[in-house]
Amino acid sequence: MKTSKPLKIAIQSSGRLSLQSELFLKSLGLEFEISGRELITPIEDGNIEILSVRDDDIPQYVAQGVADFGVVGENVLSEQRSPAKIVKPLDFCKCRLVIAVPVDSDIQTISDLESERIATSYPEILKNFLQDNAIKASIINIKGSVEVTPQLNLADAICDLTQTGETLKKNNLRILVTLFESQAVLIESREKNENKIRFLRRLNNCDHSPI
Ligand code: PRT
Ligand code: ZN
Repeated sequence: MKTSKPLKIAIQSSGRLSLQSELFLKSLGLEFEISGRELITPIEDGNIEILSVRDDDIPQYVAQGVADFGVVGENVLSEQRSPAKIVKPLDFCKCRLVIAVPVDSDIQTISDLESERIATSYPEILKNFLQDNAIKASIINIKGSVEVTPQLNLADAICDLTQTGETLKKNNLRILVTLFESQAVLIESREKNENKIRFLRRLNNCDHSPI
């Protein structure tokens, strides 16, 4: 039976979260294939729509009720100080946000970061960490390839995500401190509606019948 308003679930369109997010939804009994660049994939007679978007937009979509649910990294939620509610940790895309320095750097403890330059794509989390530890340092906001900034003499330290540690190693960096442990989480909008309640039941009871 077609309900009036489809349930909308936002997942990352193309990136580290995409495949695992799709597998998570499929584990709940949702059957779908996302084709190419489709933004909206209607499934279950149009009662559910999967929105394929950039991960950075997911907290906002959910907080504003454009999507009812979303799958996103806790790191992005935290950086954006999103008010979206976490329903469930999903145990994938685990990583750590760390401060790292060149292996031969004089920086040995976090207090040695005083007056240094730290490059990051996570300026909010880093700013809070520095404030909490009464450290004054320059935050250099970089969108990508943060790991190369010390080699370019653009920064003395970096604050970036790491999973295996391979990228840090390749760039001759060592971890000074971990700021944040992250994983993918399911988030939900504030609005309550029948479709959402049915979906949550499906999530909690493993009742895989269509909504
Ligand atoms: O295009 P869009 O904006 O949607 O995607 P994106 O490029 O912003 O994000 P994407 O796909 O790179 O990552 C999505 C999410 O995956 C992140 O927000 C994290 O929650 C999670 N995740 C898990 C990671 C990593 N592990 C990870 N290792 N995100 C990024 N990395 C990068 C890291 O920045 C570094 O460059 O991988 C490199 C280090 O990896 P290791 O394994 O060598 O340590
Ligand atoms: Zn992103």
